[in-house]
Amino acid sequence: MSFSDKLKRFFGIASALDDDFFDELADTLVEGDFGAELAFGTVEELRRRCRKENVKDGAAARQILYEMLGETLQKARRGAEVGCLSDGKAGSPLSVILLLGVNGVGKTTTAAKLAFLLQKSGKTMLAAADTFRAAAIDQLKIHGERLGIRVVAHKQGGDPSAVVYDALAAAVSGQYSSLIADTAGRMHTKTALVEELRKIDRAIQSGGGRQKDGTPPANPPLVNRWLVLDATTGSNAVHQAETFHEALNLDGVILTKTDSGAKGGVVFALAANLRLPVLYVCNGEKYENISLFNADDYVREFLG
Ligand SMILES: Nc1nc2c(ncn2[C@@H]2O[C@H](COP(=O)(O)OP(=O)(O)OP(=O)(O)O)[C@@H](O)[C@H]2O)c(=O)[nH]1
Ligand SMILES: [Mg+2]
Repeated sequence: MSFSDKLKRFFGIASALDDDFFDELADTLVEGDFGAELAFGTVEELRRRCRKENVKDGAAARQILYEMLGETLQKARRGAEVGCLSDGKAGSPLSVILLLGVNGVGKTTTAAKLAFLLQKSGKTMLAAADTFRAAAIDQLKIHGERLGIRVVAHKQGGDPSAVVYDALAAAVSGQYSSLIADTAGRMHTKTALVEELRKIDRAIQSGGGRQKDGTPPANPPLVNRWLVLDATTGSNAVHQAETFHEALNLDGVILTKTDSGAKGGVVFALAANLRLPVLYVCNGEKYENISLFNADDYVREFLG
């Protein structure tokens, strides 16, 4: 039985909204990757609202929880639906997407999926800024060949910020509308990784697609720092997000592997604890297995 089936059944068989009901709901939400604090806080608030509105049955309680979870996700919204993506029209600024995340979460695959998606609305380029392993560069190049998308890469062991700097200059002068940079998920130490990612970030800020003669671009690029999270890692994903958010001030999250039995509560924990919106969801290994996150649909599916 999937997690949302379990929730559906739970609300369906509730005979009375007593202490047992609320205790069991809290345990279920903890199990669903909400994290203890958010699970208990949510259930307390639900209990309060049910009492206030004189709600007596599971179906009505479920409806209130549905509204509350929608409000939780609303807290993480930052105006634009998908961060700072350029509309791809002539004269609009370049969107730079830095894909961050620990090893194995799906950064490189997601870079390819995003390129596949964004090339529909403008010229897209990939930057192989994971120079830690030769295989990482090759992996991105293979995707680039399959998709017919240019990949800017240097040699293994090179400076990833130099890769991004060069890619930016090429993207600005070639009037690309988006540049997607894959980054390393592992380094000798965590501190080294964070320093490397900050350096890439600074290269974008200071270089900003400057030309060889030093001329700055007419339109500075829009920078998106997106964290890739494996949905199956559960509440540990929130811990990863905290670390990266502290280091780089993230703009949003891409959740991968939602096809692999994830319970899904982590989306609410990210919104409630870090005000971080999920922007895209990936549910498979194919290029088309990526979609824009839809808060309303998500809550509906989560509650079963
Ligand atoms: N089922 C499923 N598998 C995925 C998804 N996204 C990525 N994967 C798989 O996860 C594995 C790791 O993906 P990568 O893209 O190489 O991950 P990465 O973050 O770049 O890994 P490193 O470069 O080692 O840090 C691969 O086998 C992908 O095919 C997804 O949405 N669903
Ligand atoms: Mg990779």
